[in-house]
Amino acid sequence: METKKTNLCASVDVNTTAEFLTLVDQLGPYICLVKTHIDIIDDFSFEATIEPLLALAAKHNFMIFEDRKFADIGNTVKHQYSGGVYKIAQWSDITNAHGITGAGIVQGLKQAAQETTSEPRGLLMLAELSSKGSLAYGEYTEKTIEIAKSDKEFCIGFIAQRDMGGSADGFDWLVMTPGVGLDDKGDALGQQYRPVDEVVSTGTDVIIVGRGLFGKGRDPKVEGERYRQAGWNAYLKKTGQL
Ligand code: S5P
Repeated sequence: METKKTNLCASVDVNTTAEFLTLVDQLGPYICLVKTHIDIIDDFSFEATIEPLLALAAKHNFMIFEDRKFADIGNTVKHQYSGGVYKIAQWSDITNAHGITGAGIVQGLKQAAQETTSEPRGLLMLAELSSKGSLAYGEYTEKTIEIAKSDKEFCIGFIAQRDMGGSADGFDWLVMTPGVGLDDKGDALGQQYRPVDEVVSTGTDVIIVGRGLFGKGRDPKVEGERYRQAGWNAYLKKTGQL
């Protein structure tokens, strides 16, 4: 993030490997992280999709976050994370999980990571959501924060809309925030967008932007630089460096 002066994560939700890799290569210079929904790629294969993605990650120096939103018991998520078609634990630096099933989900995922690779792997807990009518607030959010505290090494932070505290107890969590857009207020399916300055001022470390970068015929290079600049300036402002 410091090297590239960016706190922008690109959410590249498209349906073919070709579109996906083209977008990632175009956005590469402006981002610290690519967020994937690997199961929406129609022609997925490890060789054609993941190997070139890893090459682009090395070329542009970004990390990878598979937005899998695990939500089952520890033993099941362990298999879902390491196995199946996607073998997420092999290639994704970061993934995420809901707290709904309790703290066993953290240990299940951690075991899968440890049994799969010696590379570092990190987990974000979904403490809040951007969509209209979300049930993740209040006590649910508080309990999810408690789950994150159960593993200081593996739980690196949250998907949330604001700062999740923790510093008094020695936690230094990353807060990554989706539902960020400079031009739209939302979509027809409940998504809600907040502007970059606002989310950074309420505690966001990494802004997650999808359709704002490439939807509606937008130019990913132009929007990539625009969101990079907006996110980084908001961070400099918040930390008194601007
Ligand atoms: O609360 C959330 C959590 C996530 S991870 N709201 C979200 O929108 N997301 C994801 O962020 C969602 O699955 C999608 O991949 C991305 C937002 O995409 P956009 O096109 O609306 O910016």
